[in-house]
Amino acid sequence: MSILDIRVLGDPVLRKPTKRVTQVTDELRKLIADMFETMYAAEGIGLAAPQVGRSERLAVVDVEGKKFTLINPEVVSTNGSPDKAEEGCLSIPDIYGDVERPAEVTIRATDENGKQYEETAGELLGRCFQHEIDHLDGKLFIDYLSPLKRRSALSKWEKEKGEYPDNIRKVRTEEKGEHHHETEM
Ligand code: K1U
Ligand code: ZN
Repeated sequence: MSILDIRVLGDPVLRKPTKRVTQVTDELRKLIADMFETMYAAEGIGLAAPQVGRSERLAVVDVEGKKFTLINPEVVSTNGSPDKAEEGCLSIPDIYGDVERPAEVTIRATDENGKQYEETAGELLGRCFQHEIDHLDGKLFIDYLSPLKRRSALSKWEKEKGEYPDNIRKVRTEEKGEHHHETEM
């Protein structure tokens, strides 16, 4: 398995709508395994294919041990009055903002074995499903902020983006507090 580079805000791949997956191949399963590894190394709860420079309609999620592979996910329905909570994004490090979203969502997707499933979720899992499906449609959480909060988030990002030459965030294994031998770096 490999840890992949994460693309950050400014990389056009984050704004490109993705292409539906037509076949669940071993190559796709390798990408899924690499995406899980990258998400864990970056201490995220989700990761979408465009965030690692790919164009497949694919995302992975692990919220409190509930693990999902989302191939060609769609929102089937939403429920409840809108709920506001703080979000972050592995592609916009250190920027956070309150986002209002439907409290509950039902999604339909295909898993890594090619089996279609539906899942209904609220709270952080439901929010994470919506955040990842947005990525697959070229949308980012900052798009939902008020003009004032968006401007302030973008001005903070302007000061930080220099840390990511070529819009690439290298995820290092120490980010999750592990110690590795020098030759492994
Ligand atoms: O897709 C991503 O960029 C991953 C993102 C997912 C996400 C976070 C928060 C709400 C919805 C979706 C992250 O994992 S950001 C880091 C994180 O673990 C986190 C941040 C804020 C609240 C909860 C978790
Ligand atoms: Zn994100």
